[in-house]
Amino acid sequence: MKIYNYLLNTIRAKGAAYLILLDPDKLSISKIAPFIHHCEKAGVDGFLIGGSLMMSGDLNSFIENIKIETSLPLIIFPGSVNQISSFADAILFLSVISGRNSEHLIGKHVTASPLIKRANIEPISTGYILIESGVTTTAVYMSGSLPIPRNKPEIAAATALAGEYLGMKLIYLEAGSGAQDSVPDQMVKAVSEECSVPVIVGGGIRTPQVARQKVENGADIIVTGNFFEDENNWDMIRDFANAIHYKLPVEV
Ligand code: 1GP
Repeated sequence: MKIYNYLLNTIRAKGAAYLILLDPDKLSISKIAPFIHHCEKAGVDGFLIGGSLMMSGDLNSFIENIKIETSLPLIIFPGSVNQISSFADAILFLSVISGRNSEHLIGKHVTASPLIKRANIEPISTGYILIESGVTTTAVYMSGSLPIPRNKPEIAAATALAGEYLGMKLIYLEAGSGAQDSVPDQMVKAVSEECSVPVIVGGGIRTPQVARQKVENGADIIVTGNFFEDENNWDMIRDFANAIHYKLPVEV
């Protein structure tokens, strides 16, 4: 519960938490150290690590290299059961509760559980809800399931509540990495009003203003990924952190 409690405490203290997604296929080894230091200085609260495919990256050495650079939590955001590493601190134990594909509701979990136990990392049970976002995202395609239509906040809210009643500790509203449209504010609001567990919002968030809007509508954790694959954007990490940490004085 160490990492989960860290997230709860961060949300309590800062208003919301900010996690950056690191994809081993997209962040080269030479850029790990400068990027991680940038993030630390800018006030990022931790890292999600994973990718839908992992075409080239070696997850173990990727995480090991990050761990050398930071003491912030490293949380695996698995795209498949191969993405388990004892160098991480925790893993989002995802169930795609927006879908009806049993493999992603319980099947993969049976295979992954003994591996997670052996890796001795903290599993954080997470209800993963895919939201329609203008294009077919990798997450939707790979999960073989339908996303929730973006104009149906009530379906998302009921789905999230079911996840909470099943014992999930986090709800993740996912528009998909690189999504054209982020999760609609109205949907974030409906879900966060219905649930009492923290709500993560990710996918297609490309400006601090949009991140702030999600937080104002009830998001507890914001995730960005793609936007910082372009080094020219690194100076904006602090702007995102400031927008998300609404309870803290703005840092420059
Ligand atoms: C996490 O998928 C995100 O849920 C990251 O999305 O790459 O679009 O920021 P972006």
